[in-house]
Amino acid sequence: MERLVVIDTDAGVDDASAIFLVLAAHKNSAANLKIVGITCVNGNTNLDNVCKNVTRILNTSDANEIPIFRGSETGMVVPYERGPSYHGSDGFGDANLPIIEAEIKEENAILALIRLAKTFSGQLSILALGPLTNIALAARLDPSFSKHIKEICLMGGNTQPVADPTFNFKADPEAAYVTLSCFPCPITVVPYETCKRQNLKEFRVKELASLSSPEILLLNQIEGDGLKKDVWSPCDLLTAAIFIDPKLISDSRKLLVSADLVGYRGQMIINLSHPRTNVTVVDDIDVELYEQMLYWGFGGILKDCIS
Ligand SMILES: [Ca+2]
Repeated sequence: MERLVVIDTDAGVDDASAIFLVLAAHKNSAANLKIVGITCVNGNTNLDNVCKNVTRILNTSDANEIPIFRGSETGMVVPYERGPSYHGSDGFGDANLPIIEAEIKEENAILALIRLAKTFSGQLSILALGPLTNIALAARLDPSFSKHIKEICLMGGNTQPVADPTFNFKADPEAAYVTLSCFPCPITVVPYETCKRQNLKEFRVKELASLSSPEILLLNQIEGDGLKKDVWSPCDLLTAAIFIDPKLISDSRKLLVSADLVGYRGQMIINLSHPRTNVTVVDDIDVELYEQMLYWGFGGILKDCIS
């Protein structure tokens, strides 16, 4: 059966690369995956920028038929005060791109999530690339929402105790708490440490940068100074790749996890000894398969990596 997916995003440079990869699967019948909507949430940049950036992503990939929905402008309980932006003031690296207007649907993202979940009950997957505000609000607004979802794959959480938890959980710990506590479906968590264990800098600048697809040309612009760093390991991109093809996972654990609301807010709390589990935490991946998928996804030759 075809996998139907809503991408929830706070795009974001690494969200852009992730969405481009899912779009490649969306366009390839062999991948058996269809994007039915993209929901925007405040996060890497403000919500206005997120909506514009997602519009630019779909324009670049000639996929404007996919509906974009505007979601939450702030956290469920505590407004997140954004510091200096990691992705530039526009979320896309301040690359002096042509001005663009957001092309969004009138329906709010949270209502769209509930509607799509009911329309495709038992078939809808969520790929969550930002703070989990939209998803948690949908779960709180309609108690039946969570029961309609087939699976969630999300980027977030730390497997090691840290004073400064990774962004997606820290930006809205209550939303992470709700999401981790009320969905009966399988949840795949791609934590920060797993993302940062992969450094594909050489592959990015030697292999991907030489491709000429519209998607990689935009990424070359918006990643900008990010390509001058020693490390290239976009968290959302790895999460999208794992979602597209779980065969990438080489090591994982089923665990009972939650989110800290009172101490280091947004730290993922892991109950190692509890017999109940609620997520699969990805600990390691097949890097060669990951590189093959990226090369394919960004316009290189077709590889047999999509099942
Ligand atoms: Ca993101």
